Amino acid sequence: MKLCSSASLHDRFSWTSPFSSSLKLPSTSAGDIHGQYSDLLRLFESGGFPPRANYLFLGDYVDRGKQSLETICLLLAYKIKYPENFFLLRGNHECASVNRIYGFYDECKRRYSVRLWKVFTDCFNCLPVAALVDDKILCMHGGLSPDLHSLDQIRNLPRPTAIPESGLLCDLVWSDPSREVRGWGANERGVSYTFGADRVAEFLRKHDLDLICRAHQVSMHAYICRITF
Ligand SMILES: [Mn+2]
Repeated sequence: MKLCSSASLHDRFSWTSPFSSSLKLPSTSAGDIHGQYSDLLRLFESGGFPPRANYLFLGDYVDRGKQSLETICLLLAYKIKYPENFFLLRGNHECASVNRIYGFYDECKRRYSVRLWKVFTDCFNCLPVAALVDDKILCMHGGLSPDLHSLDQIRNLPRPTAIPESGLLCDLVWSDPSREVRGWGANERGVSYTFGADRVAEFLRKHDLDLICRAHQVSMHAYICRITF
């Protein structure tokens, strides 16, 4: 519990901007660990344990896998120890209404207490939702939003907060790209939208960015580069 309050304090005092100027390349990004602690350790074994390498994690640390607690505790500990080299963004599972159902609540209750789950909820409500690497790569868990017109809107998102059912914050952690869609489409998850390549190209051009880096979907090839210029 000390870990959580310490991480939340860090958030309030030194993560006040989700666009930290210290996020520089080379940086390793990874998403959707989902409680698979042994996979997290394997990632550090191949990429280097912090602070030997810079890391940016794209959310969804808990639920589904068996060791959400080990996973989130190690990540928070690294964030506290190496705040300038280690960054954690929020995924759609870092929200009480989702991780109440998909495993994290049950793991907390079975191994420790419901109170511990509530402490993590408060901590997750402080996590930033997007990061800018080298001023050129916009990173988030889900994707773009029809409500996103300026990067200042992301900077100004209030925290701590739960993830609402619609709107900018919801889309940043829930939306998905789609090959079939032009513009905006319905999302089969029943939440948020899908967005087409045209939306990505327009957004990158308007904001002078090179790339959008996101997680939220499984890739059998470790990562997919969907859109190239
Ligand atoms: Mn997700």
